[in-house]
Order: sequence, then C-alpha cells, then structure tokens
Amino acid sequence: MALQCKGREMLTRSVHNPLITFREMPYPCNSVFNPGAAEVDGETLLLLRVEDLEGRSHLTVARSRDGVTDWRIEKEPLMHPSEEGCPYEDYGIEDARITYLEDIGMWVIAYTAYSPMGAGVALATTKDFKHVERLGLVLAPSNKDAAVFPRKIGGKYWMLHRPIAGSIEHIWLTESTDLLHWGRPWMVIDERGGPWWDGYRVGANGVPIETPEGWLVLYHGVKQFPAGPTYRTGAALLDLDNPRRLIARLPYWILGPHEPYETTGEVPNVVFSTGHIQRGDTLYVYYGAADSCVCLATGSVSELLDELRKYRI
Ligand code: BMA
Repeated sequence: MALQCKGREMLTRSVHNPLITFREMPYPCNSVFNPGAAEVDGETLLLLRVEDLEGRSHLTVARSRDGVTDWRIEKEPLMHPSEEGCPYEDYGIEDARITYLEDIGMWVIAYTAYSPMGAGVALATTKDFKHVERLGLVLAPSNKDAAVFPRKIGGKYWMLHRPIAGSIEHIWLTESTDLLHWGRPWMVIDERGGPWWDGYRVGANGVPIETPEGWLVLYHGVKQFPAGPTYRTGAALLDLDNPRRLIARLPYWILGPHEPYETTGEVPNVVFSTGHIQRGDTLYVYYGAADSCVCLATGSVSELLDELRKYRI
C-alpha cells in the first residue's frame, strides 16, 4: 500500500523505504545516499554515494533484480577519490548521474569532484561497471549537478550543470562534440527567488527523459528556512530539438521531505534524486533521504506530462 502523500505530490514512496542504509553495506561506512541509476543486463544498478568513516565519499555499485529488494552491494568501491593522481578529488567524489550513449557504446558517469579547490564536474566512462576510465575534470569549480543527455541533439552532446555565481545557483546547459570540451553555456532553469520552494537554488536530478512532448527534467529546488535548507523535487520540460528552450515548469514540487527518514539524518529535510529508470509509463525515482539512506518513489510519466501541459511557458 502507498504511503500517504502531502500536498500535490506526484511521486509515491515505496513501502520498502529506506531501501539501503549504512546497515546493509558490506563494509563500515557513515552513510549511503544520492545514487546514480541505470538498467544493466535486465537489472537495476545503483551507483551509491558512500560516505566513509573519515567523511569523504566514494562510489559503489549495488544491483537488484526488481529494483526494490534484495540488493547485492559490491564489497569494493567502483571509484575511489583521486586514484589516478587527479588533484581535484581530494575531498571525495559525489552524486553520480549515469547516461548510456549508444553512439559510443558506453555509459558516461557525471560526478562531483570535490577538493580544496571546490566542487567541479568530472566525467568517466565504463562499459561494464567493473572498469572505469576517467575523462577528468571537465567543468572547473564551482560547478556540480551535471547530467549528460542520452543522445546527441543537432550533432552535439549536451549536459545540464549548476555553476555557482556568487549566491546565484541556476541550471545551465552546455554542449560538446567530444565529451571533453564543453562550451556555449546557456541558462535554462532559474532559482525562482523570494519565498518559492525552489527560490534559493536549483540543480538537475538525473538524466533528462525523452518524451514525445520534450525532455522531462526532474530537478531539486531548495528553500532556505531559518532552521536550514529544505530540498524538494520539481519537474520541467525542455524542447526536444532545442533544449535551450524551457517550455513548461510546474509551480509546485512533486516530492518533498516529510517521512521520518527524510526529515531526520545527517542533513535533515532532504530528498535528493540523482537517478531514475523508466519502465513503460512508470518512472522509478531513486533518491537520497536526509543525506543518510537510499529511497525510491515512483510516478507516471504521462501524468507528469498532463500536469506540465497546464504550465506551458
Ligand atoms: C547538495 C549536494 C548533495 C546533498 C545536498 C543536501 O548541495 O551536496 O550531495 O545531498 O546538498 O545536503
């Protein structure tokens, strides 16, 4: 049975939440959250962000046949920070978003490389989630929340990302012909300012989802309360042929923290998704709750599109 939702939320939490906590990890760690998600060999693969006992994060693979139960978690991380002498990962690697690119026959992992120089965007590729090749830092600090589109548009690769300009944190787009050199930045989804639920900062969640009506983008929006920030999930639509065009955006959030595992933890009042898998009309949205555990909520793509149609720009 679905748990009761608050307000107009359009995602339904799994009764199995939280799916993975530090207790299920095969090795000692502080917390596990914000996973990238991919469908690999008919199974759900999550690339977990695991915070170790020193406070730094690394990325570890978990697999499940139904994407909900019986998680098999690797005993060794897939990616440790700074393994290959990259000085930009000294504080850890975080929040992977995973895209399959058919033209190169590989998965691209976009992640946050965190160091004394700040947080920047790094890319890596893999064919099997056993061996990884780092492309290195592709966007300098301060920049994070990057997700590569699942195919070329107009002959280019495209990527969402979130630079920090002073205190302004909007979602931007950038393009590339080789996945290494990114340019022609364009701001697509702004922090709405003032009292809005997404007024303080925004950032892309997982990989944009191709639909007949446009690229469905789930994103996190932050409101700054006196007690601290609240992270929620929203939805917007970008034009299929020209993703620089924002064509619809919901005025309210579709998932916000209110279950105990979302309101209590390392960072309270956080739902933060970095990966989803689409099966038919159903979207399986994996998210980190309170920077402490991995959770799941599901939604209908067609219902989201019906709702977005009411808020076309
Ligand atoms: C963001 C990122 C996320 C984290 C969130 C809430 O800035 O660092 O990794 O889940 O804050 O703490």
